[in-house]
Amino acid sequence: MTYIDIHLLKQSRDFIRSTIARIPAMEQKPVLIAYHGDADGCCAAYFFGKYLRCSSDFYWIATPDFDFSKAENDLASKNLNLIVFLDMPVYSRPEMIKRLSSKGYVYIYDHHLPGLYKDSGGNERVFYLNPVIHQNGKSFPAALFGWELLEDKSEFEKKILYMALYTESWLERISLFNAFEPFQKQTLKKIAGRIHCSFLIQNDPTVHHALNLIVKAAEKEILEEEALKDFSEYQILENIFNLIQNEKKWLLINLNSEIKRLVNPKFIIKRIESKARLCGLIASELRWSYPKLVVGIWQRWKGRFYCELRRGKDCKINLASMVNGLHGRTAILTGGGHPAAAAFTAEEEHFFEALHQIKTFLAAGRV
Ligand SMILES: [Mn+2]
Repeated sequence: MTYIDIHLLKQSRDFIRSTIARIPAMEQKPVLIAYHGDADGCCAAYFFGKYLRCSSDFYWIATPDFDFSKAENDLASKNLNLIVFLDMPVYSRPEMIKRLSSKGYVYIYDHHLPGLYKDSGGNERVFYLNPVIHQNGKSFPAALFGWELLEDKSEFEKKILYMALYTESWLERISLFNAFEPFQKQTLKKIAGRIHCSFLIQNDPTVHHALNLIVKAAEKEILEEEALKDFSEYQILENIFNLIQNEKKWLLINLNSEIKRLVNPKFIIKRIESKARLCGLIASELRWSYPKLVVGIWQRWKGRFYCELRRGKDCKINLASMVNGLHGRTAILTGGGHPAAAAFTAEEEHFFEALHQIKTFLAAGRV
């Protein structure tokens, strides 16, 4: 039994295998995997690297705003036979895909905006997958797809999948992990937290601490905390994690006391100040306290403005549609996401227009 449609898996395998078969044996590193730096993206990249069974490089797309301009320049200069994009909203960049596919083959697995499937317009060199999903509007994480793609799956890989699904709030949908001991689950969740955190404060596209850690752990097939501490990557990730947790704690204390003063709020939009990009993490945490509301947290970070929106579990507003409604109204730099979690970024002069527009949408109670 597979979670993913077996035909999608077969089509993906056929596309990837036939592309790799075309690569001349002499070529070094002809394949590149561009991934999102969160745990889902890192774990998916690890699975794809394993599936490809050929020499491949990893490329970390600078987030939070997915710097595709820089990525395109970097990738175009590498003369690649195959570029795999994992876990990122590439649907917003059809021109980039077209240009890249004029030089090589492009495979994309995205799970943002589930249901949005743009075919590759007859372009045989592009395989675009953003499958329609009917799991309460939640689309299949990239790591689950990568795991399903593997023909042989080990216990170690199942643990990697567990970590990715934990950070995507997907564990309760999958019965694969029933045999895991409670202690083992606790350890994996702890490691997952460290893998997931690093993309919140780094913006250097050459940094792969999280993915490097997974690759190194895979060589020794270990996912125990004590053993991982021997890797410098784990120590770096742990430091980042602790820094973020401490900062988050203080910000939440202040925010909660501010929010308590609101009388029957229709939505919550609040600002934070931090050197780390914590607005998404904080919005995600606050949504559990306000199940009927949309929570938006914004901050200035590295010279730009970022707003992350999350909805509580009983709120039905489609945040991705709402953010997409900004396009054409204000000059945002990036915007998009899932129905339950979306974000936008803008330069200062346009950010406040966009924020005002979001508040107008939310006050009207419709998108
Ligand atoms: Mn992701």
